[in-house]
Amino acid sequence: MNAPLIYSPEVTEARAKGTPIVALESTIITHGMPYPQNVETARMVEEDIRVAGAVPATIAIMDGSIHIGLTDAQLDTLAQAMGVAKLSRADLAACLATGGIGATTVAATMICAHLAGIAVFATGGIGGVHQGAEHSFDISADLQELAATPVTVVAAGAKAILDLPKTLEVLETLGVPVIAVGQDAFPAFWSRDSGLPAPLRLDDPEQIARAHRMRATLGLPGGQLVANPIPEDAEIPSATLAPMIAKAQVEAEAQGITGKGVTPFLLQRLFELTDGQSLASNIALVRNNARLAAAIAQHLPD
Ligand code: PSU
Ligand code: MN
Repeated sequence: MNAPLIYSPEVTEARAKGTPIVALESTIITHGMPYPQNVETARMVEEDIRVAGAVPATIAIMDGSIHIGLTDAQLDTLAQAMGVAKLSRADLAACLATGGIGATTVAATMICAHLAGIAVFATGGIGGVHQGAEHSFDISADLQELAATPVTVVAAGAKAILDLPKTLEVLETLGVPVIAVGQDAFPAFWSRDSGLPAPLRLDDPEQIARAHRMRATLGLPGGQLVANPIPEDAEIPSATLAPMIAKAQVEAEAQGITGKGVTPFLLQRLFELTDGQSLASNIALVRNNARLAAAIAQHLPD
């Protein structure tokens, strides 16, 4: 049985011509941003990739198929649909088997991108080790996916709602290269500097692509996390955010939010607590990541 992949017309053409392709996730659309900014952002990010000379492939599950690239109408449907499932590695097959509608997280998008032969993927932030994970065991499946699936993921680091030191420790244990771009520090999503050094630094997109290929040559499974700091003018200082994050976390605990609900709840509360500033920053950093991913994709595959 072949994987049920459906390529959009634009992606089909890119595959035929050998144009570089950049994968995009859909959970950021359905669970990461409110409508209509979610669909507006998705369109802008796709356009950023085209302007940079690559073709965007937003990935989502609909009607029992993995869609690699969405038409305008499909993107609209997804952005407005109610009750879209948030799909990670564990949920992908069941959603396909039942014909439901689902958005792919970083982990699920990596799996689908790899099935489609796409090596580079741009997003906002990856999931990681949540604060209090020593009690909740809440560690995103994104981390294990980076260790298993050969896709280079461009993100603005990990969100400050996570325990960043523990997230970096787990990535190190799993053998995932964490590569900062343009600076030595590991970026923290809305802020450029987490205060933690990144394990690796590569400033040249071609070298990042070469490192990706070299892992395959060496027989090493898994991908790379490219940590691209948010543009300076869009940054929110971590001192401003820290008390808001703490407040949102207390609320999440008080309301009994667990599992898949945690990240969407915290993002929505930060949107409210920052009067929308967290969303403006989120949009700026995703676009910045899309441009870098397109530059890396120019050099992949060989
Ligand atoms: N980054 C964002 N918005 C999001 C996410 C990341 O700016 O909505 C999503 C991604 O899809 C990521 C997921 O894979 O959150 C992580 O969820 P969890 O912590 O439940 O694994
Ligand atoms: Mn989780």
